[in-house]
Amino acid sequence: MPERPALLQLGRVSERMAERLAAGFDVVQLPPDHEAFLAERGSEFAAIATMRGVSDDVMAGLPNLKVIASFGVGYDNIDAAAAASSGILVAHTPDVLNDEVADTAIMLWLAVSKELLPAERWARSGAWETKGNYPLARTIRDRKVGILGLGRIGQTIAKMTEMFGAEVHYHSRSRKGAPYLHFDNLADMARKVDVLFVITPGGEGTRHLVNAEVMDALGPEGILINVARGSVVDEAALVEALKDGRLGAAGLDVFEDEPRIPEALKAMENVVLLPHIGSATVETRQAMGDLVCDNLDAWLADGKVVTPVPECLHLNEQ
Ligand code: NAP
Ligand code: 8YV
Repeated sequence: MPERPALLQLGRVSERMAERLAAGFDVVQLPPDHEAFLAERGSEFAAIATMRGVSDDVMAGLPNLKVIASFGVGYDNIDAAAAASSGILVAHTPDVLNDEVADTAIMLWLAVSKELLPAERWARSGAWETKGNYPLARTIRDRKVGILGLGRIGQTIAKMTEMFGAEVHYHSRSRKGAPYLHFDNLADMARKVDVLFVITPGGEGTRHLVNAEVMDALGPEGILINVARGSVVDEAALVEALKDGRLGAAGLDVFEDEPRIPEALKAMENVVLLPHIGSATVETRQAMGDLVCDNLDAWLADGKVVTPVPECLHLNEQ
């Protein structure tokens, strides 16, 4: 391997990341029209730093690729199983964003339940003066909370809800060593809880786990908070459930076809919509960028990364 391997950069990185990447690699930005570029230069690259996943055609155009360092904990936009079977190590950025994403989930719950945005509009528009007090909202105290996906972020959300007196339930394929009630069946859990937090990975394995049956089980007073991936919730079914009043309200940071959001959702008063900002603070994005660079520096040093995705664990142990 050359002393300074060539690294392909996908997406825009911070200045801090750019400096660190340039210290160890010859960095080249993937051009928008990449087909001809990959045909000509694809064999040069041993490493990728990506802010937006890696498409199958890009991976196929890099025959000497050895490592992918991805910005973000979710990696549904990288075929990690295919990468692993070609001996390519994939690294992501777990843990450093747990608190930030959990904060966002709690913020959505508070905003939905206490009707923050309509109440703010009431104050701002002068309706308080002309119409009187804003109608009463619902408390977030002593609620039954359901967590779909009790992983790193799910556990952080669960702990935060305990501060509000929540009784926590969860659904995941395996039981966790957590002091909460596990449900084998998601709809059964949805029937029991006041609010459902969705925080699984995206991809085919979790596609439309939250379907019409689950929304009906949550019910007319129920609240759905999705900070996972848009694909986990059947968005068309969500629109119908909210329209019909079969589901009470929703707080959404992620959507099926980002950055597009269905007009029907935008028009609803009982939803809070965010543009996928779960981890989006200066501090947390810096920590994620640092971990991308730590992974690449570790790979340069001894061919291993700090935080491999589960599909690549065995490659990191050799
Ligand atoms: P994690 O630690 O791997 O936790 C994922 C959890 O989901 C695990 O408890 C897992 O348990 C469960 N799960 C997986 N597949 C499931 C299925 N089919 N049915 C039920 N449960 C399932 O991941 P994390 O670090 O908490 O991150 C979770 C996800 O959050 C990321 O993958 C990403 O998509 C999303 N995220 C979003 C933002 C944002 O900005 N909105 C930011 C960061 C992360 P079992 O394996 O036992 O089922
Ligand atoms: C980021 C995320 O928005 O970590 C994830 O899985 O969804 C977010 O933290 C994204 O990865 C960066 O664009």
